[in-house]
Amino acid sequence: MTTTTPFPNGFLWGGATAANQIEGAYDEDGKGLSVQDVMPKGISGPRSAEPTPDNLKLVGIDHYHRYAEDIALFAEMGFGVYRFSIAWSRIFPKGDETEPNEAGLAFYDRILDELEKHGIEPLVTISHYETPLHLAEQYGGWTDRELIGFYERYARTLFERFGARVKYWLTFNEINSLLHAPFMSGGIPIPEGGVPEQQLYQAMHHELVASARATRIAREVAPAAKVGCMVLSMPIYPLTPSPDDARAVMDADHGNLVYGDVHTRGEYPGYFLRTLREKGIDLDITDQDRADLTNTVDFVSFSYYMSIAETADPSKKVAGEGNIMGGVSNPTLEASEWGWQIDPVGLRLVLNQFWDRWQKPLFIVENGLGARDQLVEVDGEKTVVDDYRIAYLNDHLVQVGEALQDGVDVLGYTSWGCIDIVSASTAQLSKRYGFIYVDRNDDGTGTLERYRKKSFGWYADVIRSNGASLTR
Ligand code: BGP
Repeated sequence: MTTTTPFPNGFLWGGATAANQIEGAYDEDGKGLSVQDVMPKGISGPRSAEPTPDNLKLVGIDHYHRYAEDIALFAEMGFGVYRFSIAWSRIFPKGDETEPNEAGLAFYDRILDELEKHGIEPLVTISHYETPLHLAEQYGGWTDRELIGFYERYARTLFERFGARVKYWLTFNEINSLLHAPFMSGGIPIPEGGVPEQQLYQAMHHELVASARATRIAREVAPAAKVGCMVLSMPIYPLTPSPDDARAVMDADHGNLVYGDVHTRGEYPGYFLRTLREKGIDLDITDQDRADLTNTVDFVSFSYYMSIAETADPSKKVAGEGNIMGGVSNPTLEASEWGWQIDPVGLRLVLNQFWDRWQKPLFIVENGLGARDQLVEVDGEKTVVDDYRIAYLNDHLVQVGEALQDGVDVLGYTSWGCIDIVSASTAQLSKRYGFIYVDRNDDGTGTLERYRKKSFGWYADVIRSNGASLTR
């Protein structure tokens, strides 16, 4: 343990969750259905026609009723910030109503009261893979331009109600996942044969315009608020030093970076216009859209779990498992039990790349290790000895420290799934990320009791020492 730390005073330490993975209470207090309520197997299985009991998200970890206990545990670890999302279908149950559901708004008032009580700064995701199901079924999700208006009304409602209490806002979770997971990310029903690219890119454009409009509305309604975009980051390495592999990496990178480019520069970059031309895609972009896009963000936030490799040689393409958008597996890295390749240095690379490219403050709003945990008894207390999670988080945070020394402006770090929740990709509870163990199993059994894991005390020390306790 060293006594110095590269983390600045005021660095925001905390954790992150999403409504559909934590809250449960899927039909309480007027909530409408969201796409998640018909995704019992996450993105790895077929959707159901209606909510089915095997869908763990319907109950989640019952945070809807236990939020006070959960937030008290976050406070015990010393959280300075908590990232959560608002379920769109609690506020506008179908998505296209003109008046919000007061009971839904009141729930988030209660969450904010609890955070205020403990001095924890809220960081709110407006849309985290929770498009109201009605918008998916009646409009085809984000392929329909009308969703911009519905989202605008929803965002305005949130800024008016919570704008004075919430400083940090994120418009869309992992907006660059839209083309890879159209139903979860964009509420776009997937026909046999897939969604035509023309529609996918049009949906992407609609989300980018909606995001920029939300930023403009925040400026009017809640001038103290800071609005950020949120992207899934995944450094891509050339599988070999061949120029062709390097070019394949550039192309794959562009496919991800375009979202941050538009959010920070206010217009589409040339390489993206070329992609559209070559694909024969003609987007409907109005003059008003172009004007809207100039409302750029205050900061860029991102998730980071893993890196991936890429090659131009089809014979070497061995598909790697990955967070929504895999690539080619990298022979130099170890992987998690779910095949996500662990790469702490990649986090420093991404921080530097984003800072060099966009010159906007960065916020790491997701990072963590999904693992199977074993509940054991130590000194009469139930716990999990999760040294593997501590090692993962330690090594990633050391790299954040390196990036800070490189001069990168990092606002804070919220570890993903700070309490065990339902996985987004597989809808399992056994893929656990938390500092807090929740007694609920993949078959839905369990008491829902919460237990502190070993990493709970470890993270509390990291926060208390502002990173000085990390092992370098
Ligand atoms: C991100 C999502 C989260 C989340 C996380 C971990 O892509 O924003 O919602 O769950 O990944 O993924 P998983 O739950 O699939 O392990």
